[in-house]
Amino acid sequence: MNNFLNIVSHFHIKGTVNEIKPLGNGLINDTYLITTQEADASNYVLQRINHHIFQDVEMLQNNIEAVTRHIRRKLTEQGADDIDRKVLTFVSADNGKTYFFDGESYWRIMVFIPRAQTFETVNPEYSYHAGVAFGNFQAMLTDIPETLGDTIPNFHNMEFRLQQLREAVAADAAGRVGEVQYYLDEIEKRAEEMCKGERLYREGKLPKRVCHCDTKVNNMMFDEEGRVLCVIDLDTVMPNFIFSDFGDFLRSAANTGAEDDPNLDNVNFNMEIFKAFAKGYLESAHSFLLPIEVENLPYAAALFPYMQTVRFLADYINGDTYYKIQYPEHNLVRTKAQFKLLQSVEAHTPEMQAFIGEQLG
Ligand code: GN1
Ligand code: MG
Repeated sequence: MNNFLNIVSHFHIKGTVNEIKPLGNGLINDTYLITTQEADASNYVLQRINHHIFQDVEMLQNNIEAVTRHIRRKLTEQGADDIDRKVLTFVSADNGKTYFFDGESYWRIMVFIPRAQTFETVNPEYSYHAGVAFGNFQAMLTDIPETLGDTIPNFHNMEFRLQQLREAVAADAAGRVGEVQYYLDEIEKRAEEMCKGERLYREGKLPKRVCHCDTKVNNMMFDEEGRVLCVIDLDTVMPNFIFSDFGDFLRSAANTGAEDDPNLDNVNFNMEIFKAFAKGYLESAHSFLLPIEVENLPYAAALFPYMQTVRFLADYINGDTYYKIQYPEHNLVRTKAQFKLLQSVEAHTPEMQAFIGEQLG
């Protein structure tokens, strides 16, 4: 607590710190809730930024400040109410920046959004609202004046992720390749198809737009009525294919099991969630989406469980150097669960294609 208090003392927060305790379950950064004593003072969220993963913290915070500033301006122009609950507010530090380096770690503080909730799963109604919200998020960012940097280069580049996996296999640092051959074969069978996005991009047919790139359902704040207030965890906001936001939401929200479910029978792709989300998303995003983006939404739904299978498996093979794990086999269990989800998505592909076709009329 003392160390935390020292860090917090470098930021211009209002109120007196009451308590600082862990918050949420992100796999990369460490997040804490700061409660304050005064009834009328905000509470805050303190984060230690994982700078082994986000190596350019200055660029990272510049991106986030540009995005939140732009969204705030849009909401103000639209005459929205309750704006402080609809966009994150970062607290400045005594160095004039929105982060502070203590010699070892990078820290930032944002205002805690009151009376908001997060979920690990959603019902179709909330999923529809989430679709509308992500479409709006992307729509609002279509005219952001700043050029955002890639906070993690090649973050959702499928060719790059496969290359990393192949390098991990070649090095076999933890001696685990032998036990995962089945998954490696299944991944390679699909590799060409799954790199379609990169190919279309090279051919000049598919654009990149500013996306969130970490649209797990638990990165959204909902109000008391299940309406989306805002999207959090903005570290990965960067130019990408819109498939990122569409696919990663479904990877988390349409999974009937957990991301790391040890019981694969629990893991299936829920078409009701898909339909509700796709409907909401197309309503708010159709104005700027190209036909090639819409047609490939079922591809996006498969791409993310596939990419996450590849990423979890590469980390397992590397000896668990990237994701936080809770037990030694955790990344393997995650790999299996994501692969099971992919198989279920594949089984639903014709149905998804038919649904998307209907939406377009
Ligand atoms: C990480 O930090 P968190 O838990 O929101 C990861 C995502 C993965 C996700 C898998 C920077 O997100 O890309 O999809 O775990 N973020 C980074 O749960 O790698
Ligand atoms: Mg998160």
